[in-house]
Amino acid sequence: MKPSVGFIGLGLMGHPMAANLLKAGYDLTVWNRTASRADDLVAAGAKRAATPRDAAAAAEILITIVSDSPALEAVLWGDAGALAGLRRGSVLVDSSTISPALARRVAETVAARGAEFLEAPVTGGTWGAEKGELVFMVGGEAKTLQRVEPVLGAMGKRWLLLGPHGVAQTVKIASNTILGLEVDAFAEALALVRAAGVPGERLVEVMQLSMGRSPLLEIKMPLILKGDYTSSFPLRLMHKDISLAIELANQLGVPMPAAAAARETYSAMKGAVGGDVDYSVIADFWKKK
Ligand code: NA7
Repeated sequence: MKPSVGFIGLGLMGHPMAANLLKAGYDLTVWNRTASRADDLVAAGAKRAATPRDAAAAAEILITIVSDSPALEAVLWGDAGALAGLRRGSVLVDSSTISPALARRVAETVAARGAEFLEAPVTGGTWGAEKGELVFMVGGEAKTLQRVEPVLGAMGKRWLLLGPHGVAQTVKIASNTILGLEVDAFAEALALVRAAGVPGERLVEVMQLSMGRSPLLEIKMPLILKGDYTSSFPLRLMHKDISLAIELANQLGVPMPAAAAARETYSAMKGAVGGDVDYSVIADFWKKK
């Protein structure tokens, strides 16, 4: 029999993930801060919890996916928080991208309540979430992962157990930093060729045959060339992930000068256009005012 599932956080990623669980036939209880985002799922058969605590109390497996570390603290702790309702023997899976330190703190608190914890940040974007083709980077114990594999399989196509708690978040923020730097590098070089009167398409054509090629050239660059910044990954979340990497780097004494420079550029664009557009809007940093 399928375990009951609780789901907290119905944002761009969480909503399609929850919809896929419902489609797969799970008994699903949902909670979102903005309650209206759950309406269509409730109409399709999900139960609505009044608080994160109630969502946890209804579930053998509880999934959380919220914006950032403060958002996760808000849904987990406090009287109406999920930790207060977590059942003994249940599993909490957090798919938010947060600091490794917070992931370890959650793991300790969950263990003290007689439950198990996995961190499972995702890659694949909203497209992967809708198709059920996410990739989960998992931190925690293999036996816990085994218990939730069918549930992950309803939302994703692969899961990689990377190590103990904190490791998956570390790898996630490092890999998103590479992505942020790549787009920054393409955007900066594009500004250079355009300033020299060369169409950006020429640069893309050559890059596709070079060692520096990347799937971004097929997916992001055509949109950047058109100036289409419809969000598939919001600027505010890329800014958060690079900031998490720099915070970790400071703790570990690792210099990250390239990431620090990129964060300044992302920060400037966040100030100029807000955080909800796609992070590739960084290309407009070089646009003449
Ligand atoms: P979104 O679309 O910004 O969604 C964020 C979700 O987090 C959404 O459900 C929010 O509720 C919720 N949220 C944000 N702050 C809070 C607080 N303080 N309390 C409760 N709930 C909160 O992000 P994505 O779905 O694209 O990404 C989610 C994570 O995956 C993120 O860590 C990414 O980096 C990767 P709302 O609907 O605004 O009320």
